[in-house]
Amino acid sequence: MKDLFDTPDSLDAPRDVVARDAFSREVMAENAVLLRGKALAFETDVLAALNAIIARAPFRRMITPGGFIMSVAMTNCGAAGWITDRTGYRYGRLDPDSGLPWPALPDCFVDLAGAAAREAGYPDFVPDACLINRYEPGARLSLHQDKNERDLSEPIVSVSLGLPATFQFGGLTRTAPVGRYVLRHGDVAVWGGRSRLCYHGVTALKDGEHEKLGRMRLNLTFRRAL
Ligand code: MD3
Ligand code: FE
Repeated sequence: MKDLFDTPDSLDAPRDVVARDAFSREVMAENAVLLRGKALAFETDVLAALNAIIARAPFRRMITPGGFIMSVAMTNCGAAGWITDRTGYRYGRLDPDSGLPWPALPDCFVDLAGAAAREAGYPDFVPDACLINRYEPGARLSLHQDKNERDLSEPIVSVSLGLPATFQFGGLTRTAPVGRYVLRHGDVAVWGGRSRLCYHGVTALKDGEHEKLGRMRLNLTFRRAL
């Protein structure tokens, strides 16, 4: 955690090199809260649970309705999983690769998502789906909205693990100006209310080595899908 002791060169130094708290709460936009380091207390259990999930439902690069292979590899756990293929985007109860139900949500996932949602003002959030995204160097997610969930008044909780990524957060139209946030290992964000339908994306992952995860970033998004 070297950067905790860095001092800014100037008052307007980039946010990334200014001394910052490993644990803090930032408001990115109306109803969008970033809880730095919130997942660290769950790290050991979450990483073990992830290994068990990907043994049963391995990462795969899905195809978009437009025929492109996504650079981000995905899998899911929970009662429903998000999938895309040539016929569209949707939630499904079965893993299309195995024909089996997705692995159950581990207790530590439910606990982490619930604790973060509660801290952000959503005490009743109970996720039924967790999409797990794997970014390798160069992988990116272009600006999009999440609107395949049945009840868009339910928030989304996202957990970042591994290499840092630049997250883009825009407005309700694709062309609205975007803000940028570096999301690091252990950061948790909660999106609800007015931010729920905002366009967002992730720029191409820069190469690097994370001490626990190696050359990758994982993002877990907890949703109420059904
Ligand atoms: C803002 N994942 O899986 S997480 C996605 O880092 C997705 O893998 C990104 O966008 C990732 O759909 C971003 C942050 C996030 C997730 C869902 C949101 C931000 C959101 C839904 C609405 C608004
Ligand atoms: Fe999204």
